[in-house]
Amino acid sequence: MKKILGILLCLALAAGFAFANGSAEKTETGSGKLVVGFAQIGQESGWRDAETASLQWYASRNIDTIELHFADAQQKQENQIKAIRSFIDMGVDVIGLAPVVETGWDAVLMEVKEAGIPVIFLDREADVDDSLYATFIGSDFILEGQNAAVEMGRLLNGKGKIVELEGTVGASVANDRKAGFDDTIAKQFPGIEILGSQTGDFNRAKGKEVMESFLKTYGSEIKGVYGHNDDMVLGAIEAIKEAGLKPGKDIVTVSIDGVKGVFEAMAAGEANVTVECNPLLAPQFFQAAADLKAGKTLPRWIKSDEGIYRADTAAKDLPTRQY
Ligand code: GZL
Repeated sequence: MKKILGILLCLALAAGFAFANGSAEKTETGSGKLVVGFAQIGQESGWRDAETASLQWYASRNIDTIELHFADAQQKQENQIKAIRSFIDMGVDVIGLAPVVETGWDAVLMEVKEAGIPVIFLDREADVDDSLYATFIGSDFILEGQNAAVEMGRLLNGKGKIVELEGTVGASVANDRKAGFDDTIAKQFPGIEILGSQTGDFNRAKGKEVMESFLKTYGSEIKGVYGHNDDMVLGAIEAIKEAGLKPGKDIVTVSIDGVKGVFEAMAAGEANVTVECNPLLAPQFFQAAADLKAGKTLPRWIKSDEGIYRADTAAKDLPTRQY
């Protein structure tokens, strides 16, 4: 039975989706459905996979009213731009975009504007004129960085040397999480020194690699690691253990997202804090798309709510986590 359901779901998903590199079949114009093109970044983290699953699951459950064309850009901006152009050709009602980096979008978004198609930025922003997009649905990344800094200050009692694993170079979320964290550390915790800060591109393997090089350079001087997402810190935890040190104790960890893996690490005493960043944005996204199709004006920023989770409640929280 499960197998049949799985096949049915795959068929439903395949009915409305385009995949990588922006290739997309013609849309059923005039079907009365809300036709949405979404140019996703890729599959760089557990958080991203959860967001993709949220969008595809929601569309598959509303197949009578929503036609989702989904493109996976494999972390390449040129693939997102190609996908956006294919959505224009298809004549979709709304285009969703999670901009992999902040810059380089003006030309293609001007083409979208000339085609009269509204744009929703999801989970990351682009540095473009306000006239080129209708709304941004996502978190306050500066606040996330600030909250992470306060947690690091508490864990180290305001004193110690740390390293920082940055997200994708040029991504709005990485810029803001860095600014929020570094400024708060400088202002509120002058006894904490950031020894090194380097991009791990939001993925686990690179996070491990960068932490290995930090450990080679600074060794046991390092008392804490801040990661712009959980996946990079999960990689760093592997490196810390392979260096014979105890993650969560010799080197405390603070990261952002709230994926299941970091709750498991906290429950095992190997991680300390995660600042939640909610990826389950499909309901807000499709509601905003429907409102735009109906000609409504939206707030410029639709904020997602999130909490802060610590090791002392991780085992209890774990069963409730949805991603
Ligand atoms: C946040 C999102 C970030 C996640 C990372 O809104 O853009 O991208 O924090 C993901 O895990 O790679």
